[in-house]
Amino acid sequence: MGRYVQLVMGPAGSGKSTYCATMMTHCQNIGRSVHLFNLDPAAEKFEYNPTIDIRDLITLEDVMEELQYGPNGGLIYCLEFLLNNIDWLEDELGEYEDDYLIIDCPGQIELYTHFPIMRRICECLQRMHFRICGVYLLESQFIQDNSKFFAGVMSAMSAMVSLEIPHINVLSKMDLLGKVKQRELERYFDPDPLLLADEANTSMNPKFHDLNRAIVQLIDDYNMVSFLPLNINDEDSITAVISHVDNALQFGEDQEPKEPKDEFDIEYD
Ligand SMILES: Nc1nc2c(ncn2[C@@H]2O[C@H](COP(=O)(O)OP(=O)(O)OP(=O)(O)O)[C@@H](O)[C@H]2O)c(=O)[nH]1
Ligand SMILES: [Mg+2]
Repeated sequence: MGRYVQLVMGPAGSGKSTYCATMMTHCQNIGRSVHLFNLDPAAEKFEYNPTIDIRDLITLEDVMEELQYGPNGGLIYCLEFLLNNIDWLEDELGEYEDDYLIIDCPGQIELYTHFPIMRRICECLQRMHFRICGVYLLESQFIQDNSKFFAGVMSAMSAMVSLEIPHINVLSKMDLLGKVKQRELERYFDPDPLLLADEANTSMNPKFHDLNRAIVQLIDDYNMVSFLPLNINDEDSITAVISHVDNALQFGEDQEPKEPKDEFDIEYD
């Protein structure tokens, strides 16, 4: 099978932990053995007990209490502490030949955008022969118009560019939208970005028009526009997300003929 990771990212409250629990249940139902890895030092409780848990190494609560850090600085401290004790993580990851981890990340997006922390964690996983797929969650309720859509895409793109791993965007909490709103959002699932820019330009101050076009061009160049809707109450929607993830991970593709030894020299693209 090989070693695989879903790195579940996204802004605070976007539904990461819920996504992880939904994936765990789904994988159990389809007979796939997966493990939860909690990377959030501030997490409180989980539907599934994490197999690997940063809180076994360090907790935000302790850092805030003992070092007088605030919540955000404390979180960065915890993750830097993890990087300085990376052999702890290597021990936890072990030497399994087959493994599938779902990593529940903290919600501070600066972790993915301007600190090298997540990138270093990805590098560690890759050294341990894991293939990684980034799953970036955006809350569907916040993507109700073009300017919010652009802002969301830019945050997702910034994570993708700084991590350089295969990447999937998910619009979470679709179940909270009524039928009409769901329909309205469909235009963002796989849109023509130029059309979106023109649309945005009809309602925005002309001084932003060139900027909108430039942003759209950038989004298009990175092939970043598609979003997969996720309704956690709809099995088909969960299946669609996992099949995209499998595809990005090339899950199970080296299952057939195995070259002895060399199978670990995986090239990532
Ligand atoms: N209805 C509905 N509620 C959701 C869904 N996903 C998350 N929620 C709710 O949204 C809130 C935040 O969800 P979490 O899964 O904790 O979000 P998170 O991204 O892990 O949050 P942080 O770890 O704090 O950044 C909780 O109250 C969840 O019950 C969903 O798909 N549908
Ligand atoms: Mg969470």
